[in-house]
Amino acid sequence: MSTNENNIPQVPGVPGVEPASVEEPTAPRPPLPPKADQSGPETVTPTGAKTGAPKTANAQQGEYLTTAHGARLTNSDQSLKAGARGPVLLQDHHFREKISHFDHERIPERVVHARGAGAHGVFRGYGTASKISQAGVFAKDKETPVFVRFSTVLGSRGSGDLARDTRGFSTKFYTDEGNWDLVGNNMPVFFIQDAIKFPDVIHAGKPQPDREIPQAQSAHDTFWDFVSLHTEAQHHTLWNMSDRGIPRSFRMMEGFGVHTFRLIAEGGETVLVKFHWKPRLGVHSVTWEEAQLINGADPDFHRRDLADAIEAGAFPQWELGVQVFEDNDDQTFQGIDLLDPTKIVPEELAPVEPIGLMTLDKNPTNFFAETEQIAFNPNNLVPGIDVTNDPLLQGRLFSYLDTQISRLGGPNWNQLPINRSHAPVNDMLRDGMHQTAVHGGVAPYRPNSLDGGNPFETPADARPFIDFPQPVAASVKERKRPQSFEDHFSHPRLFWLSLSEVEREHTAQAYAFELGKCWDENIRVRQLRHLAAIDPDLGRNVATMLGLPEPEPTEAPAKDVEPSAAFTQVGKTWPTEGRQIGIVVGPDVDVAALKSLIIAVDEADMVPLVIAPTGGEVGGGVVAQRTYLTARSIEFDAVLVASNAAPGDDAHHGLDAKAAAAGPEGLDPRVALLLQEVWRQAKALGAWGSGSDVLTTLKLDDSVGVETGSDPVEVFKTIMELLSQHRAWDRFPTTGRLA
Ligand code: HDD
Repeated sequence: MSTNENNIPQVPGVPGVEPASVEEPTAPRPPLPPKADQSGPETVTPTGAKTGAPKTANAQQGEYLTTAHGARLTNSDQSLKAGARGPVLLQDHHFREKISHFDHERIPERVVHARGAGAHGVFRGYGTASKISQAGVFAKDKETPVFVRFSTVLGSRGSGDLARDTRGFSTKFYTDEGNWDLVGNNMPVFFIQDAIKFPDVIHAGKPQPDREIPQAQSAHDTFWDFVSLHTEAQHHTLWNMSDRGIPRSFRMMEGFGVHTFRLIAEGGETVLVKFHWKPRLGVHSVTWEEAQLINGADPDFHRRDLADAIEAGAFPQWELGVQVFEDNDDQTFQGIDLLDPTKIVPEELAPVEPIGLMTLDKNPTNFFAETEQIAFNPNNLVPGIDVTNDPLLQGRLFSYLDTQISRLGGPNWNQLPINRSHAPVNDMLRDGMHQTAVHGGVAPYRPNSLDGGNPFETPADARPFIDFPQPVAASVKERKRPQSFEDHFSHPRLFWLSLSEVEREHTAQAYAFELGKCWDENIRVRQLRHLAAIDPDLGRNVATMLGLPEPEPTEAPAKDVEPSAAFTQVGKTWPTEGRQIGIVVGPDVDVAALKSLIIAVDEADMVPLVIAPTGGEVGGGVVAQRTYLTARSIEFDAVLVASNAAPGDDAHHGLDAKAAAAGPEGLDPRVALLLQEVWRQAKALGAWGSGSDVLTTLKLDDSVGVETGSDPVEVFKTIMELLSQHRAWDRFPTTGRLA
């Protein structure tokens, strides 16, 4: 048997995989040579794809088990006792060290955005922003390492990924000029206009304090009590209730900086900008039924999807873009107050100009060390990027720094490897809990004459960070909301009008679901009146679903608005790489045809997943990745039903000759359920040869987005076209009342 460069025996045909042994090893293997990134040999993904990506390292590289201070240990399985059946001795230092460390393994979860997943990557500037910002990160072809963490907002660390919720989209750019953190969401607006209300909205959305339920859900009284009492929250809530609240994948979400930021050019000129992340794969969502199935069948759906895609080499990408506005005296654009985080600027009025490309290409090696310990902070700015007076952003500048001190146990969280700046740090900060730096010298103060005067203040020509000297209008100190923040209905209406009919139906159903879970009728009626203010049809339809009378609108939107084409997910086409194609096969499958389909799916950079009655080999070396028992519709973007071995021969009819002949009840019920769910979710369905009989038996064949034929590769080509639109949208039933 051959060995690789680390002297590890190789299994023929599967590079980097060690031969399986049922025996427990009795002698240590020579330790792997330490690598900078602690990575090991190549591996394969759970979906069977070869990765080319390094395998996660062994938990420990060394030969022998030791204590935390390095003494070798001989036994970590039995505690030290006074006789084999006697009491455990306090003297057992190894027992106490091991258990005590374990007792403290958890740190407090984030107060919001506790559930998340992250990845490393790189950002490459296009150079197009260099004329408006001096930040080196935007320079042409400049590559900057990044770490991104995606999250839900309300749920705990262990909650399901498919909560109906906003998603966090935080990016740490490790630039040469210090870390820049862009801490955004997948929605461009926020619930509140002033940060002082953040504890209120979060207390309302989190589980209710008496029973601590519901987990990771906004469908409860306190959330809707808050929302219905705050008209400013209507816009963000509408986004949450739209399909944007249940994304198909982190890879298929937009990201928004939400606030307006100020960019400063080399010569000191300034512009105002809003940041947008545009996913290369487009913006796509699951349906509410799928979301609920996913939370039961695979609560790690988004986390798994991100890790699998990166491991398989299907690196997710986003283009960073900016909407650019003149930095005028009152920071408004065409009557829109740019400091109000509940407002959007339609792309038709201010196009999003691309300034760089982000590619996520490496999974974390250790979730805790990286994804959990990463600490984002909107204060992390670099020369050329500055904040504005948005009162929500201003409050965030306090909150993030503060929260890390309790979450990460002291003021030195910036020294954790994942948080460290890649630029030199001379911060003069000293001591504190978990100090890992060993600072030399005697003069941690400045000016000093004992340590050569270092460090010095940065002169203007050495690119210091300068807080933009914005004039502050002479004013009175007051707790007051500006008049321009008062219009709370025009912009939700703009978003509503921009949605397609089917998206409006989904949104109305989401409101009906959520309000249907509220027991207080005053809350429902109050919220319905706001919906009527956004759009009378929306208010009326949700009221009908709840069995309540047509609501009177709270107030009319302040002004007429035009819809924006950027907000709908329907009617566009997108790349399909990384999509998962389920192929249902029977015990008697036509293996040659199956193989040709697998190759075609693979060549289209999608993931073929064979679903067979049992695990193991299906035939001709093809192995089942899922069984009728383990497959659920939610993990497939499209499903094809394979033909049996002798198409056309009556003895081979459908997946199983006898069963299909007996009608739908004769089909394996799990296959029937799978196909019916795929159909109901308006996903592409296909079949070839005798596989088509299965769709006929289930009465699914005569419908949009269902393709049958004799050649699997031809059928797949049509499926690919359908997939580029994400769903067969016309298959969703609509009432016509929200058209
Ligand atoms: Fe926040 C975390 C996004 C308003 C206070 N926030 C957090 C995360 C994201 C956002 C993505 C997760 C970061 C991570 O992955 O570690 N937050 C936003 C956006 C907001 C916003 C887009 C408005 C536009 N946040 C906001 C306000 C406050 C906070 C107004 C407080 C006044 N947010 C926090 C926090 C968190 C946080 C409590 C929890 C964990 C953390 O900061 O690091 O400080």
